[in-house]
Formats: sequence, C-alpha cells, structure tokens
Amino acid sequence: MVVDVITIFPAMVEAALTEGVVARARSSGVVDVRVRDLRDFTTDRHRSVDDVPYGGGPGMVMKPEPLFRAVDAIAAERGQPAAVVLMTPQGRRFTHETAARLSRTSPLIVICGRYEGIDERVTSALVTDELSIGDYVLTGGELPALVVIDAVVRLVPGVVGDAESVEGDSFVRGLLDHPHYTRPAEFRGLPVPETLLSGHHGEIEKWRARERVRRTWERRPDMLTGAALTAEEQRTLNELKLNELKLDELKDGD
Ligand code: 4HQ
Repeated sequence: MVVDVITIFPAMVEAALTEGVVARARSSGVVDVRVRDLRDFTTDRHRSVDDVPYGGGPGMVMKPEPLFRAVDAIAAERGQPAAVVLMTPQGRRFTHETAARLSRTSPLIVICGRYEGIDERVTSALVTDELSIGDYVLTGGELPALVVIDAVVRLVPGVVGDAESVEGDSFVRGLLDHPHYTRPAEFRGLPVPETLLSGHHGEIEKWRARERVRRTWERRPDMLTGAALTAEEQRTLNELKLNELKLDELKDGD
C-alpha cells in the first residue's frame, strides 16, 4: 500500500512513523509511506503556505497553490490517487469501517491542515474524504493523520502477525475487550481471577465472553445493538437484561 502525507511539519510526522508496527511494515516493504513537506511545493521566496482570509476575521487560511502542486506532483510519481483524505473536525467520524476501507485503497494521499483551515477549493476539487478523529479541536491535522495511518496500516495483510491478530479486535467483533492479566498470580494483595489460573480452556473462554459483554453493557451499551454474539455472549446479555427487568420491578414496587 502506498501513502503520501502532506504536512508543514514533516519531522513530527516522520518521527511517529519510525517506531513500532508501522516502522516494521515500512522497512519490510509491505507499505510505502512517504512524508512530504508542503513548503517544497511553494514557488515564492518565503515559501508561504498561508494567507489572510477573504472576508476578514481571525487566523490564517492554507493557500490553494502549494496543495494543488503537491497533489499533482505526487499523482505524477505514484499514479492517480484512489483517495485524498483531509483531516478536519468538519469531517465524518473516523471508525474501524473507514480504516478497513482505506486499507484496501491505494495510492492514498493524506493532507494535514494547519491554521484556521484550508481554502475550500482544495476541499471541493481534490479531497475525496473529509475525516475527523473526534469532537475536539487540535492545533493541526498531523496527529489525526497519524491516528488514521496507524489504524489503516495495521489492517493491511501481513502487517500484524498471527499473535497480535486483528480478528479478535474489539471493533471487529463489535464488543469491548475482556480484561487481561499476566504474572504474578498475586500482586500487592490483588489476585488474578481463579478461572484464568485453572488451565480449563473452555471455562476461560466462557469467563472472557461474559466479561466482554458485561463491560460493553456497562460502558458502551450503544455497541450492543448490531454486535454478532457467540452463544455464551448472548446468554450473558440475556442475564443482564433479565436482571435489569427485575430491578425495575423492585423500584416500581409491583
Ligand atoms: N484539526 N479530527 C484544525 C482537528 C481534527 C480533528 C485538524 C484542527 C485541522 C486545521 N482533525 N486543523 N479533531 O482538530 O481531524
């Protein structure tokens, strides 16, 4: 998979792509992620990438020319992009489904915005996907772009090994994960749940299934509509629902 990132802070983006799973995927050649300095696509003496907003108001706007030149140059080198992603709080929320789709989309260009935003002609003529990583305002699109690249790259076949398998991932399964423990069996008086020490694989899987459903019920009830549950998970959910009904009856006093 081929990804080009356009930013005015290439060192910041490169640093994050030089560690961990993404770095390994890059050096093994499974993915080719290149970071491009937007200023390399300017033509003026000051290498300007921003200008004052038409209509007035605070802050600066990213100029269209450097972004158009950057996308044109990248397209000439890498081929016509299958998607041009812009990170912005105005975008659709980035989810596992979008990550999975983008992991099958290549070549990909990701634009990191700075300042108040970018000239709307870039968005309407070049950008295919406006994505937001959440409802908060950051100082730039670099961290959101890194979030997207990290989530997308680990879904590319051959990047994550069998041990770290993607199949069991929370948002693939539609449930939150069960708790994890490692040695020692007791730490500062805190024990590891008995079942996990038992060596009974069937019982351990049952315990984990129940914990996944219980946690999802408590923390993310919205995820339970639409989750594909195993028999044990469904049994646990039914139990929790029954408990809630019984509690409601007690409160109503009938
Ligand atoms: N920004 N999800 C403002 C974000 C953001 C987000 C990126 C800040 C673009 C101009 N991007 N710049 N949240 O807050 O994607």
